Amino acid sequence: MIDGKKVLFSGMQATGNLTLGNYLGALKNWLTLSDEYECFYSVVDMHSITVRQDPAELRKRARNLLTLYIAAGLDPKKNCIYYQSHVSGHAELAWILNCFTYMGELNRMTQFKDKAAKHADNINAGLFTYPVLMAADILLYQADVVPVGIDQMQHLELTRNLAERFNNIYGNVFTIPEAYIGKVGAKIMSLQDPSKKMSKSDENPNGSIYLMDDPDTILRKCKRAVTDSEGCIRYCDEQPGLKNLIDIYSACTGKTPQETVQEFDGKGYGELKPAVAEAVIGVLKPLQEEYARLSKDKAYIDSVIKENAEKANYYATKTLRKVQRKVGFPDRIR
Ligand code: ATP
Ligand code: LTN
Repeated sequence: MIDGKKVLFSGMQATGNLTLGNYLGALKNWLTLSDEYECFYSVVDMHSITVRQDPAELRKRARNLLTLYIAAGLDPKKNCIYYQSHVSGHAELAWILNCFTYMGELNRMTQFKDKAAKHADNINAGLFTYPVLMAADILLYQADVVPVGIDQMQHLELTRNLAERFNNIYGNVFTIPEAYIGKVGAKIMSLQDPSKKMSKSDENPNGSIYLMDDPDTILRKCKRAVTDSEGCIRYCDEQPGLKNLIDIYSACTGKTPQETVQEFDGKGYGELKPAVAEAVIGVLKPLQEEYARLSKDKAYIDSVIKENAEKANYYATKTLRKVQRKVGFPDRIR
């Protein structure tokens, strides 16, 4: 609890360009939760280097992502928007938690298996212990709730297990966090292969709608989206491409999938696809405009970075000192 409010933590990696999946699965929920909770939204740049990055590019992307958080509507006076690498407590707590995590637990993580297969030439220890750093992110702020897409559930389960394990040994140190998964948009699939999630690291750019795509590109990608030959609009697992389009439309318009099916009853994919594009453009256009405006205001963004890093450090240090004391590290002499 901070000032009588429950705590929320979430983060995104500064790798690749954000997709509509990131927005609908994560960012959009952040906005709706931000009044109710004391929120920490991190640009998790330390996670990004688990795969090889170009340094200048990473720095640029990290700043763009931080700017995008604000452009999406998160007020940095109310929400702590900061770079993970500016708070050394993340790495320090991750080390301690590493010593409470079993190899077997990490071996089971599907994201590790996927990324290891994708980057077979660089299966580093950081990639393996990535979920422990994520647990440290969350536990450092004593978060009650963590809004993420479904793909992160396994990491969140591990975080809860680590927190419980630690608490069982040392008493009530960590808050046990809950995942928050939105009702619609929790898993947006690739427009080109609806069996895969829409991902910013997908090599095929037609599978993803990027948050910075212009209206023509969005329309083209929606029209080209892989569907089926059934032709009728239903919401079912047998028509995964169509189901995905209905999910996107519903998430962008605030309707339920059932309402969307009713709206398009008797119509064909030829009508649905441009309508999806229009709904997406309606969501992304204001975001893009605000992003363009904020990007030019260097002094403002710099001030956000500085002030929020101080705030994050304050809360992180509080938890870290407590944990260090529990495991038996000597007190600091002042
Ligand atoms: P990468 O492809 O580089 O692994 P990613 O697109 O999966 O990246 P992350 O930075 O790992 O993006 O995720 C940021 C947030 O977006 C997480 O909360 C994740 O659950 C959510 N998310 C990512 N992809 C989707 C998707 N297709 N649908 C819904 N939510 C998603
Ligand atoms: N692992 C997440 C990003 C992430 C995160 C976090 C999300 C890192 N630390 C803490 C929520 C809370 C991902 O790959 N999407």
